[in-house]
This record gives sequence, C-alpha cells and structure tokens, in this order.
Amino acid sequence: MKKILVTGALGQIGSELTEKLRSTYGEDNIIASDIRRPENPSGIFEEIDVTKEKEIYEISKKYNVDTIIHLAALLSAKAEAFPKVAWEINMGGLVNALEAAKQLDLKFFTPSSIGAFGPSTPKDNTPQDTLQRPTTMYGVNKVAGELLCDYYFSRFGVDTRGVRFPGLISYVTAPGGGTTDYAVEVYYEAIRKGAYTSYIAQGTHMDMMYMPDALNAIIQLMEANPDRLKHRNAFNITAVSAAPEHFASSIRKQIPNFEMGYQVDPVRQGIAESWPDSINADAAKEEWGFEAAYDIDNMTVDMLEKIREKLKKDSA
Ligand code: AKB
Repeated sequence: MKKILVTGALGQIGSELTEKLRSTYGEDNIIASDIRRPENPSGIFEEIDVTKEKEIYEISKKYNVDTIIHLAALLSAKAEAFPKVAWEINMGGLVNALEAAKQLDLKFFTPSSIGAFGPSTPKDNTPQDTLQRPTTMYGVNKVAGELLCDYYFSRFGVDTRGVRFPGLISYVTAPGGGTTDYAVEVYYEAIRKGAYTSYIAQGTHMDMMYMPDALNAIIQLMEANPDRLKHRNAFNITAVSAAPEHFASSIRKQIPNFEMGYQVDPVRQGIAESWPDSINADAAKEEWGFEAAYDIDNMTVDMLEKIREKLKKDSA
C-alpha cells in the first residue's frame, strides 16, 4: 500500500485508522473521506457519498490511489432499525467501491463482522468456514459482502481482503448503532458514575477486540504475502470472548466499587444471541500471522486511563 483512500473515515474505525495510516505511510498519501466534511479536517479530506455510483471512482482516480479501505457502513442495531437504508449503504456502497477497485486495478479491504454468522452457526469456537445464515439485515449484508468481495477476486482479479471484526472497543470515537457498543459505554460510565446499566444480559458472550489490535490487523492483512492467503473474505479474528459481567470484574480490579446493573434491550439482545459466543481465529494466525496483543485486563487499564485523560481535557 502506498496511497490509500479511506471511506467512512470519520467513523469508529476510520477516525483512528486514518491517523495510523498517515503516520505509517505519510500524511499526503492518505485520503480520508466521509459523507460530510468535518470542520477542521486534519489532512486531505474529500466528501464522498458511497451510494453515488461514481464518487469513489472519481476520488480514487483524482489522487491516483493504489488501495481502497472501504469502511462506510451502518452497524447492526441501526441496520435493524432501517433495513432498506442499510441495504442501500452497505451493499450499494460496497459494489461502488469494488467497481472503482476493479476499474482502477486497486487493492481492496472491507470489514466483515461476527454478525455474518447466525443462530444455526456453531456457537463456540466458530470455525473459519462454516454455516452462515444470519437473521439480521446487517448479517445479510456482511455475508453478501464477503461473497461479493470473493467474486470480484475470482472473476476480475481484484485483490480483495477482509476480516470478520468482533465488537471493537476504543476511546477515540464512539461506535454508533452497534450491538457491542455497551463494551465502550461501560468504561465511560464506570468513570463518570461508577455504575453502568447494560442493555445486554448477563451471560451473553461475544468476541471483542481493542482498537489498536484491530488497526494492526487491517495493515498486517493488507501487507501480507498474497501467496500465503488461502482465504480472503473474510478472516475470523478475535482477542477475547466476554459477557458484560467480565467487563464488570475487569473494571472492578481498577475501580473496586463499580456496579453493573441490567436492563435488557430485546432487539440488541436478540441480535447478540444470534451471534457466536467465541470464534476460532486459527486461519488468520496461520495465513498472515495475526495475534491480538490486548486481553480484557490490559485493555481495561488502558481504556480507563485514556478516557480519564480525555474527559479531563474536554472539561478544561
Ligand atoms: C456491531 O455491534 O454491529 C458491530 C459488529 C460486531 O459488527 N460492532
């Protein structure tokens, strides 16, 4: 990768990935884009509506990029609330991005998710290659997206690569409309109130990962030797399998009086229950050497420290 267009650059992954790419590949080589221009973009920024057929193509051509990292998408809970909009953004945006990659001969990354699995998928140690019959619009988009990326690879030779992200935890930009968002909120509320009411029920396991590991995964996969890749779209990756009470006990090691309550949201609980409890990430390890560096406890220490600094700065 030398010159990279990032779509959805203002989102949870995009905002941090753009900065990391800039420090790795050089300021002028990263073109951030999103549907709206921020007030003070910190580097090259272009407004792109991914659902408009030619916008990704035009900007990719304008800057002569060699890679597209396509992140613009609606997350699971939002997609359940607005399924048709989700189809238009998640699938319409993806096919436009893939077409740009095909026409300009670009490398391509887009994330899939643990949401690509469904209730009939084996729940524990979910294999890389398994039954995928998701029951959510987001899941349908993710499976269709994986297949579409594989199709552009096998039919048109586009170098497509992807991972199935677990719930991503970070302090920089809040996730919007995901099922796993509680695992970010819990840290903020632990600091602000010493307590959190979880909308996901006790005992509901999902895979989770700290953002620095997720960013490394994207770069590592995109830089991996293609001859070693037996899979492409998309690799299972994980760091921890955790339920709300595991976050509570990890936080209690740092904030002993922290209290966790439960008020379950049936929609997000239903989505969570349709996803795996834990996934098997051996293929990512074997084919491109990925292993997460953070477990729940060292992530908790870092999250709490960074959120405290951020809140202090915001209130200064
Ligand atoms: C969501 O909850 O929708 C996302 C995901 C696991 O894909 N965080």
